[in-house]
Amino acid sequence: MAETKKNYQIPEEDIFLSGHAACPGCGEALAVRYVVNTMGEDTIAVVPPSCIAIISGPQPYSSMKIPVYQTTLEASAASAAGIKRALIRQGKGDTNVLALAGDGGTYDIGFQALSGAAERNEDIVYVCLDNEGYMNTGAQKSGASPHLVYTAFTPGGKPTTKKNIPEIMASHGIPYVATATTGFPDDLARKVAKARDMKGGLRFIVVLTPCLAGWGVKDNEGVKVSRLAVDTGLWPLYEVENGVKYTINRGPQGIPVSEYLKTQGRYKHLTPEMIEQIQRETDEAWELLQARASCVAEVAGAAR
Ligand SMILES: Cc1ncc(C[n+]2csc(CCOP(=O)(O)OP(=O)(O)O)c2C)c(N)n1
Ligand code: SF4
Ligand SMILES: [Mg+2]
Repeated sequence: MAETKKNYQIPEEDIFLSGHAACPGCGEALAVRYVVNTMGEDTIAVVPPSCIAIISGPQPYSSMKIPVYQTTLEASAASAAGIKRALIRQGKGDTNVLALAGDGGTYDIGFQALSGAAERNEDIVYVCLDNEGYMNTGAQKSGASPHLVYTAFTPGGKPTTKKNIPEIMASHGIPYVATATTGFPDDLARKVAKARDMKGGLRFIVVLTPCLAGWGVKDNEGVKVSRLAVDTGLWPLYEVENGVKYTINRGPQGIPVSEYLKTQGRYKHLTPEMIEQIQRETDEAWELLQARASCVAEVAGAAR
């Protein structure tokens, strides 16, 4: 298993400024800071309706020192692709175009545009800020909300499971797919820099970003919760290149999922049986990821 820490230095220049409108301790704001500071100032951000739209600021105000284009919830990938194509026609192809969308705008409402952009392999970096629900509008369920979780639309616990977006995106065969989270900032920034420097093709990173308000987490515990998501195996950190080359950066560290679940109000209703079920599903998903990582590499190698 590869290391998460590569002594990667997060650039110090602040492109994302303080004084924005996020809740104190917001995981999404923290992720945006690492992402845009790493992308650098020669970047145009594309943002759909979401907490990031509020955080990046209502025009003419902005918390970012780069241009931000606010698009519709359906169209982040299409807007980003169009901007990139226009830049190339103007001889400004070196400028990075970065879509910054929530999970609702990625797993669900913006998915058609994202899948189309991936199929065309558009030259953009797409970062999904996954807080596992439609948080900006009151913490409703999205396709990213985990199995059995409380949301405003699933008061008894969500009956269906979380969509596996890294695998869905990897199956498009795009150059780069990665998972990341705010609790491992070096790993996150390294992946953003790698995606930025690849130049060409759609690079997709999904970042687990605890929403303190929607998850029922204390203001100062977002980073701890995001680390626990990884260390309990619920959110393994990994990369997939060209749909076949898997690198697992960090998996479960022998901590039961109950340690993660008990940090959050949205899991307060769980019975011991439900917790056992989540543990079982997490173990199975981890086994499957490891099997897929070795099997896909073997088959792809044999086919060449
Ligand atoms: C087609 C469409 N449906 C619904 C809305 C209302 N809306 C605005 S922001 C938002 C929540 C977006 O959730 P997500 O993408 O997960 O971002 P988050 O707020 O969690 O950061 C919704 C439903 C909209 N703007 N457009
Ligand atoms: S609602 Fe959640 S994601 Fe939105 S600003 Fe507050 S903590 Fe951040
Ligand atoms: Mg969301």
